[in-house]
Amino acid sequence: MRRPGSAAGARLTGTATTAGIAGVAAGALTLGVAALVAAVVSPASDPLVALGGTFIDATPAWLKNAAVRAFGTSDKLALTVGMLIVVAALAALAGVLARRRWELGAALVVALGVVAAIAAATRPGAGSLAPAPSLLGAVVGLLALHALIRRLPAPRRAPTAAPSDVNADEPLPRYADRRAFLRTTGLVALGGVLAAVGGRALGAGHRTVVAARAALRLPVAARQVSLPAAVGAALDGAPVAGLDPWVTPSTDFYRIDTALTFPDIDPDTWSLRVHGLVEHEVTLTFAELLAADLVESWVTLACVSNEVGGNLVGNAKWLGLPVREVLARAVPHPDADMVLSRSADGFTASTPIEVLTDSRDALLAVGMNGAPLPVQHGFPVRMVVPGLYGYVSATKWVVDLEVTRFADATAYWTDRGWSDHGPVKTESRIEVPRSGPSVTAGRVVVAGTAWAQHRGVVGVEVRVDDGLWQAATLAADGGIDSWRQWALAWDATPGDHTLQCRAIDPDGPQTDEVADVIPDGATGLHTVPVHVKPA
Ligand SMILES: Nc1nc2c(c(=O)[nH]1)N[C@H]1C(S)=C(S)[C@@H](COP(=O)(O)O)O[C@H]1N2
Ligand SMILES: [Mo]
Repeated sequence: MRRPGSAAGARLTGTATTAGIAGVAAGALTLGVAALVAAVVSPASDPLVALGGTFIDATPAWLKNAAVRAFGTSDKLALTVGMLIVVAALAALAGVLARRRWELGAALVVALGVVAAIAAATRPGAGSLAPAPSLLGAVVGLLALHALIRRLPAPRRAPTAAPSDVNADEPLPRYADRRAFLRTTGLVALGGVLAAVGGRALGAGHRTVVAARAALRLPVAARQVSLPAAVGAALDGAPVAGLDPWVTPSTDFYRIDTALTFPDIDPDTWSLRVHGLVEHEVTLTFAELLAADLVESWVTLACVSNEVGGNLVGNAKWLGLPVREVLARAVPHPDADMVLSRSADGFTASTPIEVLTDSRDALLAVGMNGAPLPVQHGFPVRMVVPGLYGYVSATKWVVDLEVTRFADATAYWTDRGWSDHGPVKTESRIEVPRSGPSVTAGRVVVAGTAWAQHRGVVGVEVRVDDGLWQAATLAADGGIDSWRQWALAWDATPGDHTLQCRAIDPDGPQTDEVADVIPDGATGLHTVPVHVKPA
């Protein structure tokens, strides 16, 4: 390739700014082409997805936690925006370098392409074509950068420029016109956007899964549950308004995972392999799973990253096959104490085997709130285990159960500083009044939700300004595995007050000791300041 930029060898065309713009446009085309190729190869082979996934996996617990704290469940959007900013800066740098010395800019593009290709090739479940999107993208990006750098417009020069600056005899490059340059650059960038959009539309794997989910008719459960009567908090017969619903709609259910794109799993090809310390290795297909005796269960799922008063917790009706039935077919060895569940995208969770073999509804779930699992919640099959935080139990897109020992294997989050056992801690939160807006003196309803999965909430107490704990009225019990609403009428006096609540499980009240979410879940009393106006 002829060296662009130093067209005549003697002087640089363009400016650092136009070269940077050229770099960004070439970068957009690179990513667009890569996205288009990834749509054919696999969503996880997209360079941004692969680099983001590698970054997420390499993120230490404190940083992951800071991200969840700062961005909540928008942490992935934040990561994507952050990555785009970094990539745009690097692309601009490639443009600036290429203008000075083509080899430098080209080397940067090649290096980025290779790094992304390695990231894609080393993602869990990566096929042999995984590096293709990054490498093809980089090749097209190089060609675009080369073409654009050659067409950099001559900088506008002040008429008084020293004659030595401008070689008046030297012909301007063919497209050395600002407008033509911007037009070409815009077209290149637009090409990138169109390629990316095309890639999305082409995401055939995903379409197949969405269609398979829509076509799926779940069997009727052998053991059904219905909405328990009076699960909503009420005082003197009047339902309390403003509480989070007892059943969390699937569309509002919190989502926490390490996946930048969801694994696209066609139920027809899904299977679960049960192996390790077992008498018989078992493979279960989706059809076999649906044909088994499925049960329904109300289970409140909580994330270990949920802060006191937070909303990384939700309650749903799950439909699935008890894990113990699959384990019984495999016959675990007596010295096994853990089951390592693995998802199609490489996430793992270590669950104590006794929790999966006792009488609780630890499920290989296929249904959520009466419908097939939403893709983002693990379609076609996920684990749901009452009483344990999601990171040690609730593997979505599950494909593999390895019967093993805590001494012999570790899991995704336990490798990153989180506790290897994660029973859910008894917690409660105040949902009305919401902190912030003031209330009027007189009768004020204080209400919220409490959970102590697989132990059960037997009481909730509320106190005002560190006063005496007062018993709240509990709503009906949906079973010990799901949360419980509560309410209390407070005779509010004008001024600033502090409300606190505590749940009581069979072992006593929840602790008031303040603990961080790391390593095994936050504790402390949810505290809500309220301003009471005179009536
Ligand atoms: N495959 C996979 N499964 C996963 C995770 C994950 O990152 N990948 N995160 C776990 C965590 S930390 C939680 S809290 C629950 C959340 O499930 P939800 O997103 O359906 O609410 O999923 C668990 N299962
Ligand atoms: Mo979690």
